[in-house]
Amino acid sequence: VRPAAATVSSPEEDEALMAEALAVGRLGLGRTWPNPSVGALVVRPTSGGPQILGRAGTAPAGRPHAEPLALAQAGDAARGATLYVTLEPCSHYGRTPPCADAVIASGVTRVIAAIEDPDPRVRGRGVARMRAAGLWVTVGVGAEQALLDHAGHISRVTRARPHVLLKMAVSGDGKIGRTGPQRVQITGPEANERVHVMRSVADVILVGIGTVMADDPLLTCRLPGVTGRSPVRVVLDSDLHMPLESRLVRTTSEVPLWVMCAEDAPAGREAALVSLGVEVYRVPRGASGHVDLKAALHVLGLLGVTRVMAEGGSRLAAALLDASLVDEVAVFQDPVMLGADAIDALHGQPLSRLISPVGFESVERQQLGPQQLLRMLRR
Ligand code: AOF
Ligand code: ZN
Repeated sequence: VRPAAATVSSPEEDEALMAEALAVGRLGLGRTWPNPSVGALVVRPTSGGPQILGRAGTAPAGRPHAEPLALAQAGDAARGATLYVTLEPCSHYGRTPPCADAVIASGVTRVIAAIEDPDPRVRGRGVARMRAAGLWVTVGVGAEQALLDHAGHISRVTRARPHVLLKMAVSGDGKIGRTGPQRVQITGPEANERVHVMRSVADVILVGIGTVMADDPLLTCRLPGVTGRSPVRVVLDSDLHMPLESRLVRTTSEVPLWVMCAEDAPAGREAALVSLGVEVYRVPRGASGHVDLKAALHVLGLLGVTRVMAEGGSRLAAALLDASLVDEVAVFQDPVMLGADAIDALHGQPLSRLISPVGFESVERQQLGPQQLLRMLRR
């Protein structure tokens, strides 16, 4: 069913409206896992320009999905309208009935989806269902951005592990701090704010136990005026050395804390952590003797995690890079020199592995106060 030509949007309008739907979807990043954060707009193209009748993103925790929310806003006005959606509407009976059916029932006559949903339960069937019902369906508008925005979901359903962003703050000579009590703060206020924005769109923050021992970090998202956006904090701690009095353990009632340990880690330590509100997951050891990173990420995927932000330390960073488990790198570099006896960013490996990793392309280079942010994506 093709709407009358006068009411059909132009390709430029389609791009602009999809960009808006993508922006709506991005607002939910970090909050909708295990589901992708989808954006949906119900639009009536009029001679005076597009009229937006409904606008919604996937709800926190992943349900309801975006489309039924946007369609409900439009109500009967959805008849004959166009749906812009950043991911193919689902076709499966999960905890909610298929969105494709809701779209068909709404009377929408045209659907523009950014990308197909790679979830094996969907994979083109949502589009097929809507086409079979006579809707005019286009896939691919805004696809490039949608692939970035949905990278976590795509990774989880196609590779059985989350998307991994490795974030590090390094000195001019490639150090991340000094050993001993005096903590070195590499990033200033502007860079810190960006770090907290990155945290706000992650599902979990991952660190190694060495970082907990050295810094006693809180790992929450702290942005002025923004609450309830802290990702789950995850610590890789093969032998359960996690101090019971650490700030992480003391704040489990505010933000969840998961500890991933080896299968043979002491049961008594596990019981003590669990009694303090920590969730403990056991993972096989890898060749290094520590928890196997690939297995740990697989477990996170099974737990529904789509987006991991790894924040160090040096051993975790080097091991993630060694195992080719990094999809995106964000390095904040300050010109300060910390000297030869400071801690290497990559545990003795050359800094070039972090600031110009092979197989990655630079997607952002920005000065944030005295620090330079380099962001790279795996090609
Ligand atoms: C949509 N719109 O807003 C989202 C979708 O467990 P369920 O029933 O919630 O289904 C989860 C799957 O639905 C998820 O893996 C992904 O394929 C899709 N997510 N689909 O139509 C949405 N978030
Ligand atoms: Zn759905």
